Amino acid sequence: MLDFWEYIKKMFGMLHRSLALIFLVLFPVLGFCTEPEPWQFGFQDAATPVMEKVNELHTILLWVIFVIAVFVAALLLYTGWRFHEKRNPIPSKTTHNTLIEVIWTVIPVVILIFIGIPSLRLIYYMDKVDEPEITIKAIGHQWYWEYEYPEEDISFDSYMIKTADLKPGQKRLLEVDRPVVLPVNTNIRILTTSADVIHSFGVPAFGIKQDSVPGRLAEVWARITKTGNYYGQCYEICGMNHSFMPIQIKVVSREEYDQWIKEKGGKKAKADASKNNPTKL
Ligand SMILES: [Cu+2]
Repeated sequence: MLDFWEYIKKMFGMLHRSLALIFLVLFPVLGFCTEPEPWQFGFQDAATPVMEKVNELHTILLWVIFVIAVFVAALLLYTGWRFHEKRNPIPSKTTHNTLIEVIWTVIPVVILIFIGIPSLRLIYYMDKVDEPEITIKAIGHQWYWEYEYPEEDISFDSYMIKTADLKPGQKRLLEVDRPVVLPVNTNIRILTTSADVIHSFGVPAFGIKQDSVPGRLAEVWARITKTGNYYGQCYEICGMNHSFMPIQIKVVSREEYDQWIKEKGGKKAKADASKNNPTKL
């Protein structure tokens, strides 16, 4: 069963890649993109295994939709031509045909099962990470994000940089004053909730989009495979400044991350300091 799905994925992937290549020639997109690009075609590049799997499922679905749409359009055109009053002056009065009714029920059921199996597998895969190494918590506010690193006892607010204050190279409506810093190739558990209304924490390159509901704690996860800046937004209309509470995530090496935690005065850093200088704390 496993091999069968791998085979299907590979087949669709191959078809998709050859078409994508044609589009790439027509719409050149430069390199790996972790933010919205001008003339972007398709998704942002996957930076986590979750997003890679989302892309795979999306490719399969696109082909399923394509084949169905072509089949239905062809059938419609043929029917219109074949049964035009000129070619078919005396219409048939048939109202039932058991065989064809069974066929048009069974085939869609088979298609739905074909779609349902990889889809459910992906939902469970996205749900939880087996061994989280770091936990962060994103709390939505009207209209900014607050981040907590509970293991390190760190928390800070993160506001969008206003257009007038942007420095060259900074992205309008995406850049924030204090980005989240996370290490590369690490299992990260992301908890999200809200302090007021419903917000939604989403980062396209990670394949994450999760409602932040006041009074509830939701969980998503990411294992980011490339360093760099990643951007996301609040995906739930949460009031006047809904569009102005972006998410910026800076993904760095493990060493840089440890350094950043130290500078922020994380628990581990405090523990180290007390070891070296027990009288000071
Ligand atoms: Cu919001």
